[in-house]
Amino acid sequence: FLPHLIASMEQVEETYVMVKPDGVQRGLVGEVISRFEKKGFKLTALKLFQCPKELAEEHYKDLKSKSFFPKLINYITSGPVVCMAWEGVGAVASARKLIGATNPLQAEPGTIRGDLAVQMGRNVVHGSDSPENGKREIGWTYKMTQDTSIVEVPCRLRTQRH
Ligand code: IDP
Ligand code: MG
Repeated sequence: FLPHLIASMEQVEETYVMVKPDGVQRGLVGEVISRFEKKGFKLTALKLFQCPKELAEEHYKDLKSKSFFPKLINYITSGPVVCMAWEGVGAVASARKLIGATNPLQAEPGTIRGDLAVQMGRNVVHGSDSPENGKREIGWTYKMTQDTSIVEVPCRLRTQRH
């Protein structure tokens, strides 16, 4: 009965999940949403959003010293992202499990990155790593952003690019 007791003590949390520009361009938004819906989490916020450079740098500020940081900022600001808040018991850790390891080649099959990606720099989705960061990230990208204008999705342009 111990696992049940521990589970019942777990908190209802909100986590921030973001489909990154590659996921939006590849048409994987529905796939990502579907996995969180099927798991049983509740979608409480959703927004298509073009992340400004300053916000991307704030979002990934812990990685500032890394050699891949400039590339990461270019990646995240390269097109619209889909920002979501998902609510549920233990949502933060569970979302990280559904998403899988940072390196898609090491991510287990059955996870989003394990099934849908091959490159660390194109790993489709972001998930908060703690409840505190969940709150913070939801705040700055969704709730605090007043601009609700719809940005153009590069998917429409994809055929013109090649
Ligand atoms: P996470 O997204 O699994 O939480 P973090 O370590 O927080 O992983 O890194 C944030 C993002 O930075 C990753 O999702 C990935 O896109 C990118 N990244 C992390 N490590 C590397 C790397 O070694 N090379 C290239 N990109 C990386
Ligand atoms: Mg992280």
